[in-house]
Amino acid sequence: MDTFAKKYVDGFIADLIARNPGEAEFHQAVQEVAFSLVPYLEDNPYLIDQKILERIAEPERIIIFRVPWTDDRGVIRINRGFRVQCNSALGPYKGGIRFHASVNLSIMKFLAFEQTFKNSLTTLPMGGAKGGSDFNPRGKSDAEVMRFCQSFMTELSKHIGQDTDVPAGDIGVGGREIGYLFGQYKRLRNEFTGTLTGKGLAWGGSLLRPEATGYGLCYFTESMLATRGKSFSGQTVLVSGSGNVAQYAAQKAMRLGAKVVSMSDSDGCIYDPDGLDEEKMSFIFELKNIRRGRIREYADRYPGATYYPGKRPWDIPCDIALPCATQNEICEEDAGKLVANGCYCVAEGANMPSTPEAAAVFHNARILYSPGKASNAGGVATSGLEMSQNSVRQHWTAEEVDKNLRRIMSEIHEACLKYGTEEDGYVNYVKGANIAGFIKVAGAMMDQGIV
Ligand code: NDP
Ligand code: 2IT
Repeated sequence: MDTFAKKYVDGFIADLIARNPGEAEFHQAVQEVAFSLVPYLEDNPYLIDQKILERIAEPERIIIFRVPWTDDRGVIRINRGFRVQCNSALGPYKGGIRFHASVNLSIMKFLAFEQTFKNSLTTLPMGGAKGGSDFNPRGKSDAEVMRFCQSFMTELSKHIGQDTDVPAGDIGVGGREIGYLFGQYKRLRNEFTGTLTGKGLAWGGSLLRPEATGYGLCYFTESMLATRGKSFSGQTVLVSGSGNVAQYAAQKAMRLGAKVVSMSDSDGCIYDPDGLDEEKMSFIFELKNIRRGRIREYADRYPGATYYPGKRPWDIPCDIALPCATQNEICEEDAGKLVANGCYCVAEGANMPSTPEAAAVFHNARILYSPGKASNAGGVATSGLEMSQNSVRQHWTAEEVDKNLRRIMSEIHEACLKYGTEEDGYVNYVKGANIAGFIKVAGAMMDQGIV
């Protein structure tokens, strides 16, 4: 029989779907959190009366704006810009900016919602936000990317600030884009502040911010593996994606003794049965970050590897899978193949890469499975450390940043164990992360009244 909290969540989700029609990714993200909160709401019914879930699921502010720019041929182009400022109970809004053709309001809202819980888990004072545009950076010249970034920031600058909202990178937004965005912000405001993170080292960036999401993912995975007496050493690892998160996840997993046999992009995946090494990693960094090439070129360079056009890596046998590309990149069938082939740990580097059906397969198989909001929080956590360094106008050493990153990832893992361990001892990391993240946000909202 359904409890009153389960009935409440069913009603809440029905209202959410009716109120936000057509926003499939947003519904998916909210549903996952809301259903895992049922036992907590059962014990704390006042949160239902206080409409905390309804309040968190209604972003505090959404800004949608026109981004006009001119391409290299002089043709005028129009894109759509977004910033979803979801929740500021714990601190200034914080979260990345995504430039990808698929960006729409649903994707922005799901990411801002997830970010609110993720930022809470970091224990740092950051609210949740996300932004971006349907601008497709693929094939654009540096000059076109710069003009686009300048136009995007001309509007965004009215809504952000070091104590208001601090954007950073995400898909399609890396060091180059943050540079152009920062330059335009500084020019418009005539102030040099830490309003963006992921900045260059010479102008306020933090050591290890580029590495932080991938490294943090591996630190978190190490903690998960340790609960089963395992480590990366000797394990076969699948990585998807070949961007920022994927590159540093692959590098760290390899350095911790794993054999990393795959990477991918939106066109296909490569399988290298010999595994990555330092030389191959250098090739990937140069290929992706300097030449901005495609992962298929890896198989041209290393004949022992095979390129599979149009495929994702999930049917390759592995021990550990680190999805680091995008949302819903592991479907139920993929998850079934992973488990059938012996995969016993899936740690998400991307945001929401597993569909709900895939997540159910992992839970039913009782494998180690962590949601992105816990295991990829190292990126935003190190953004938080960049904000601290900017505030005191100091640079920390790489050792100091790494020590803090390791501590934060370990604390997030502890929080997942505390709130996610079930009666039979199985750790449900999704439940643990959602409850732990929610408690802090809900408490702060209660303290601050109905605002
Ligand atoms: P990048 O743009 O650096 O890399 C993205 C990678 O994923 C590319 O290889 C890209 O291939 C691939 N990809 C993107 N969209 C798709 C798609 N629809 N289907 C298949 N492959 C796709 O982004 P990041 O590495 O920064 O981000 C990857 C994931 O990690 C995202 O989910 C992001 O939200 C998340 N994340 C990022 C953080 C960060 O600090 N950067 C922090 C926490 C999470 P292609 O080149 O073909 O587009
Ligand atoms: O999804 C994420 O956590 C990010 N893209 C990083 C956000 C940030 O502010 O560093």
